[in-house]
Amino acid sequence: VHRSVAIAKNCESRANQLRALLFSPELAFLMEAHNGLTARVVSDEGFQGIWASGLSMSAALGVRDRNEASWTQVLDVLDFMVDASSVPILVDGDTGHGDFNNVRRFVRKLCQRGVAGVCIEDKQFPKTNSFLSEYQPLVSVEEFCGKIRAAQDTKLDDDFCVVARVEALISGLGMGEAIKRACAYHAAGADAILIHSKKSTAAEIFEFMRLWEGRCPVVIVPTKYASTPASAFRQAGVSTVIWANHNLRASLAAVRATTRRVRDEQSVAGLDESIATLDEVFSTVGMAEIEEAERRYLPQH
Ligand code: SPV
Ligand code: MG
Repeated sequence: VHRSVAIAKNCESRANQLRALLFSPELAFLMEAHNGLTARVVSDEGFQGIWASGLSMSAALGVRDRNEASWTQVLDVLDFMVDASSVPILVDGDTGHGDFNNVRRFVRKLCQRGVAGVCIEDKQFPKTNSFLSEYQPLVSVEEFCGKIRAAQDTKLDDDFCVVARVEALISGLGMGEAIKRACAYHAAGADAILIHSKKSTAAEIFEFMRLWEGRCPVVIVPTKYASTPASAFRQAGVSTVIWANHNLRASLAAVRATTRRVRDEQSVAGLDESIATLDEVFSTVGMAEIEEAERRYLPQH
């Protein structure tokens, strides 16, 4: 019985798995990844899902979180991430890369490529990262609801998830506006609401949770209120926590330190202790499988 349950679970689409995470009463965690390698690591290490962060994918491409990477370039990154992982990917869709019609094109391609869900935010295109400036202008409730409906009407898989991100608190418009927008987005068909905050405590997240009264699952991004323990989010009834950019930042710190050391020492002697071994690189990208496949498919002499 257990085995068939496990097999049935594996057969569920990744979109279905993401939907189950969002709607489960258990607190779920999505870890940021920004390319094939990091998607593989996050998946290997047992995270239930991946956040394909716009900030991190952009930074990894060497560009700014301002829609400088085109939506097809983002799709190319996602292609590698889907292939490298076995868990659902929720992609940061920013504003949907334009109007409702760009949302439709984007969602269709995400479904074709096996991405499990998209999060779109109610900012104006081109978006600006939420931590960068105050009072970022939002699009009207009506315009954003049209994007949510366009996404839901276009998806090729019923389980594909559309998460609506409310930027009212980021833009300083207050809790009333945040709740008003979240209600409208929920009514327009959003599967879940991402409420974003850049306060250093989670107070406004908890207030939102009290006022929201569980209308639909809530997703949060505790980057600025990082010291709040997961148990407090669990108690508040949060559905899903996104650790949004920490693998990108870990990589950047490691790459800087390594580059500076090699520059200064004009040598790589002694570096092996602080970096991944070559064996780890080979095993992470699945070299064992190719050796096995060679035995099956190449002429054996
Ligand atoms: C991202 O990871 O790109 C996000 C989260 O959108 S944040 O940077 O907090 O806006
Ligand atoms: Mg983003």
